[in-house]
Amino acid sequence: MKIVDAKVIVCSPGRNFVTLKLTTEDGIHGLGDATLNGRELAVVAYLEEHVIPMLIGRDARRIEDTWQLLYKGAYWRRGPVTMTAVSAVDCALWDIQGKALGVPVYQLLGGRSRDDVMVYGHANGADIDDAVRAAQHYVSLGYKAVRVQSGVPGLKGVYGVGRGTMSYEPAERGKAPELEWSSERYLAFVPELFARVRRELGPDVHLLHDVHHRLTPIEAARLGKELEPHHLFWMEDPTPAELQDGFRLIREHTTTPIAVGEVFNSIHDCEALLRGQLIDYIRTSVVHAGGLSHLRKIAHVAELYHVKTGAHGATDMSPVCLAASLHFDLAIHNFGIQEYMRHSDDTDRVFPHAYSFNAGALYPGDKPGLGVDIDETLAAHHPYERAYLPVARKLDGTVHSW
Ligand code: KDG
Ligand code: MG
Repeated sequence: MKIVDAKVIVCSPGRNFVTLKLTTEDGIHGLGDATLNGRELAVVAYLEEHVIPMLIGRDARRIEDTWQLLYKGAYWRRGPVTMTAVSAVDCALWDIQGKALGVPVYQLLGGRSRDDVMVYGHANGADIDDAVRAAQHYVSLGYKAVRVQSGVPGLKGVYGVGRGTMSYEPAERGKAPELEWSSERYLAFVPELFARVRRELGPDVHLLHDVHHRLTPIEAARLGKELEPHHLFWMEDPTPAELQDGFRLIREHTTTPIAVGEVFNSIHDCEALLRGQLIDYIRTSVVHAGGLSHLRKIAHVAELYHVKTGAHGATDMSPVCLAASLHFDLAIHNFGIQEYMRHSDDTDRVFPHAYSFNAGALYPGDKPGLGVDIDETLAAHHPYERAYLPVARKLDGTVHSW
């Protein structure tokens, strides 16, 4: 089953997506998401200039061998651009394999471990009242888990505050927006936010919060401790993960569960955190951490340390990635939760898919392969537009982690 054609499709149905499409001599095609938000064209060049020439003529069934060839064969290992390209190829090959055998990908991964995949939605508000209303809306839609972010009094624009109630899209076309940051104001505000949200929503809803890499370890330890009475499902990215020992400091001070990993791209980014039992949820994604083949290895190692998965699933992961995540989530034993930010209608039209939402959970569907396609004619009506993620500055103008 030789690969005879490979192309990269770049489109922007509301936001930018990069998709790899591989076709075999039997006419089967497979898709892989290759979107790296804000740096999309670097992956396009990597795929077109360096990866695709190596794929033509290869046997599409040799998924692991192709992964190792692209990873070890480049000599230069890891990094977001390389690993996003490797992920796209890997995902497309699993899609092809499923279609060739006539089974959904989750059957290839070991079959179902559960009935469906619990997801969390994003409740964003300009202030506490707004955030509470948004969270209540998600609960009314059947969500069992809600991530809550709110504007902080006195700060112009912070991470997580959306435009509209059901979607949040941080990347902006043209120029990177600049947002304000003060750890002091944030730390004073968030415990008040969650006291109110827990009171209004009751004890049963899972509550999550994303710190988005903005605190020092000791600040994050304080936040985790002050959030303990409100029983969060997790506190995400409490501190930048380059300094992994920082997580030990947080851990020593709080029982609030910790999630990390959306910017990781290999098992080597996770290994020390898992082995040290410093985290509770690993959030690596199919698109940025080496595809289904590599994610499987991460999940298996995590399982040894009682760490569950909680894959990144923001809107910058295309429906191709979301579909792949759902097959994975359904199959692995140590699944925790899946992030689910609904895509725009334009995006859903460009990527027709078999997955569906019901009562706070997603199901990948039973179509052979991943169960997602791309309408190339429609995609061509939405040309790429350069966009940047925001940057944050402290009140004195210093650049901070956004
Ligand atoms: O591209 C960056 C986004 O994916 C990220 O900011 C979203 O932190 C995020 C999340 O948890 O969804
Ligand atoms: Mg996050």
